[in-house]
Amino acid sequence: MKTFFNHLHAQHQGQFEMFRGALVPCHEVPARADHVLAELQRRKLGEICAPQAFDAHALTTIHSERYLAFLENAWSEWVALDPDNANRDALPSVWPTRTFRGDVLPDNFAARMGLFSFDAGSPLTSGTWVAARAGADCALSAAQALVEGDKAAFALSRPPGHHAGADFFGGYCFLNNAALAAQHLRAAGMARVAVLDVDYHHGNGTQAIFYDRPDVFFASLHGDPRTEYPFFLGYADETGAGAGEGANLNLPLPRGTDYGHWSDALEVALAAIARFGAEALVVSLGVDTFAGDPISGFTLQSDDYLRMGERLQQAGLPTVLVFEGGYAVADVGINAVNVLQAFSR
Ligand code: OKP
Ligand code: ZN
Repeated sequence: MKTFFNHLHAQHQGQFEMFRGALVPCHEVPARADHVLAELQRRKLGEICAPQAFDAHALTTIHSERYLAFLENAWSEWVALDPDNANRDALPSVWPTRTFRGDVLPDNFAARMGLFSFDAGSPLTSGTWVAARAGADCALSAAQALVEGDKAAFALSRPPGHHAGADFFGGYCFLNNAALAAQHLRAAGMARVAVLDVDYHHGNGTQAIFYDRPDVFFASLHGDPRTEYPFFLGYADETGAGAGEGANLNLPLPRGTDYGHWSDALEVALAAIARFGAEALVVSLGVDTFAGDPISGFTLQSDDYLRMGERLQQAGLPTVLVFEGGYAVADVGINAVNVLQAFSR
C-alpha cells in the first residue's frame, strides 16, 4: 500500500504542554513519525509518496472558515503581540465554558485561542499550520488513492487529528485528518463511509463532526472517559443525533485492557460497520494502546498489532489508515508498521 508522508511534519514541534500545574516536555514529538517512516523503509513496505496539494475547499467541508483563518494566522498574531513570543509556543489559558458566549469572535488573541481550543496541552508553534495543512493533504491524498482504485493507503503525518473538531484544536490535534479523508470519499460518490478509531483516546472531534449524519458511521474503542482523556465525550450512550441516530458507536474499555478483551470490542465495532453497509473504511490508527505507552493504560503487545492489521484487512473494505497517537517513541514504528504489514499480506 502507498504511504502519503508529510515531509513538513517536523515544522510542528511543540516545546511544552501543561500537566498538573507545570509545563512538561511534549509527548507528541517529530521522532514519532520519523520512526514509522524508517520502519516502513526497513521492511520495504510499499511506496512512500508525497501528497497532492488540495485547495482550501477540501478543508471547509469539515472545518469552519473562521477557525481555519484563525489557525493560519495565529502564529503571526502571537509574534506581533511581543517579538519575544517567537521563542515560545502559544498555549490557551481561558475558555468560554458553559454560560459564556461562543458566537462572538473577540479581538483579543488569548480569547480567540480559548474560543478555538479545549485544552492547554496542544502548543501552537511557528510551523503548526504548515505541518497540519500538509497533513490534511496526506489524508486527502490517501482517500484519493482509494477513489482511483487502490485497496488501501496510509497517511503518515503528525500532528494527529482525531481530537480536532469543526472549529477547535486540542489533544495535540489541529485539523481532523480522518474526517477529511472520510468526507473526501463521500464527495467522490461512496454513499456510506465508516470511521473506526482504534487510538487509546476517544476521537471526540471526529464523533462531533459526524454526530448528526447518517452517511458516516463512527465507531471507537478507547479508554473509558470516566478516567481517561478527553473525559467529556466517548460514553456508550452517545449513539448519534437526529438523522445520525444509530450511526455512532462508543466502546469504552477499562485501564489494563489487553488484546483479548480489546479484540472482543473490535468484533463488535466491525459487525456494526458491516451492518451499516460501509463502502469504505477510514481507520484512525493510534498505537497508544501499547503496554509501554507513557500516557495511556491498555496493555497491547507489539505482536498484537499484527493480529489487529490482519483483522482490519478481513473486513474487506477499501481502507484509508491515518496515523494518530502512540507515544512510546522507540516502539511506535514497529507497532504501527506491524498493523500495516499484516494488513498488506
Ligand atoms: C492525543 B491522541 C497526559 C495528559 C493527556 C492529552 C492526550 C492527547 C492524546 N499527560 N494529554 O489521542 O493520541
Ligand atoms: Zn491517543
